[in-house]
Amino acid sequence: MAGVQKRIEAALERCLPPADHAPQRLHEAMRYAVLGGGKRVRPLLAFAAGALTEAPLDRLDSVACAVELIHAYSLVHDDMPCMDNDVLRRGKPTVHVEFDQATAMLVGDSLQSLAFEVLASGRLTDDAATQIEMLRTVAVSSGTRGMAGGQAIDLAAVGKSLTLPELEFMHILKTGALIRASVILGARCGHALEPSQFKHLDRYAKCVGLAFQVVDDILDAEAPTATLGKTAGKDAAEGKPTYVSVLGPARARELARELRRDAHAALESLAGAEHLRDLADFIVLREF
Ligand code: GRG
Repeated sequence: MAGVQKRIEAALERCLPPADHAPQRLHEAMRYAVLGGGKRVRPLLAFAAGALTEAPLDRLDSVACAVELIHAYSLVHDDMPCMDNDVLRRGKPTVHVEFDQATAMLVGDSLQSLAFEVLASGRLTDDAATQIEMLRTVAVSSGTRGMAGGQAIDLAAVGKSLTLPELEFMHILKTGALIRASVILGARCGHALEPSQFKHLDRYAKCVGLAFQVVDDILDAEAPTATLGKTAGKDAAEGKPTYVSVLGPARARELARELRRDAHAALESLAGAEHLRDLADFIVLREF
């Protein structure tokens, strides 16, 4: 993981505009938002899925950068006063605190555009139609049928109670869709999978996407701010429905373990899935 993380860091560094190019302040803030922090889970998943299909590393660099740029944009906007109103992210002041709100808005907008620029700038697969489909996957997973839609449901749910299916629907969109896209895109950079293999991979992606959120809810309730690098305990303080509030901590932990088992089971018939298996472990056993 450390080797891939180093590679991703270098690829992100290359694709971001230099801080001394105009508009300097915006470019500086984009680099602040993206570089030197974060677990890089989505890029790691893209690389691990790419190993299944012997995907060329330079293609995986592009896909990994694109999903991380979309993720970084979502964090910048999510932290703004009009949404989650947070001052700490990845152990540093949030972008609107370090810079200002208008800059934070433009950082998010520009990171999202840059993600699509990266995806459209080089060959990601041998087949042009598949490349268009990959761009579409990222667009759908980050739009109203994905991350932004999930965020809208999340904002509307503050102070209300949700049923388990409603909570699951929200998180499949808000967090799960981009995680699923990261896995699918990584695999698409290499040779084609058989439809049944693709189905298993997609099942894995759905399980880890949901597991990621269940664990995120547990950590928000149980881990300290210093470990998380973001303000802990916010979900309960703001009356947000979470897996911990809906299921209780013990059942939420059990659900994370079940999803890890399901993710492992989905990989059983896939050769070369060791890294994906390890990442399911990392996602569920992580402490930050
Ligand atoms: C603003 C359109 C828009 C969407 C925001 C993803 C999101 C939607 C908000 C982030 C808030 C949040 C805490 C969501 C829960 C899961 C999550 C995405 C956690 C942060 O992701 P990590 O743990 O962060 O991968 P790092 O910093 O490691 O990259």
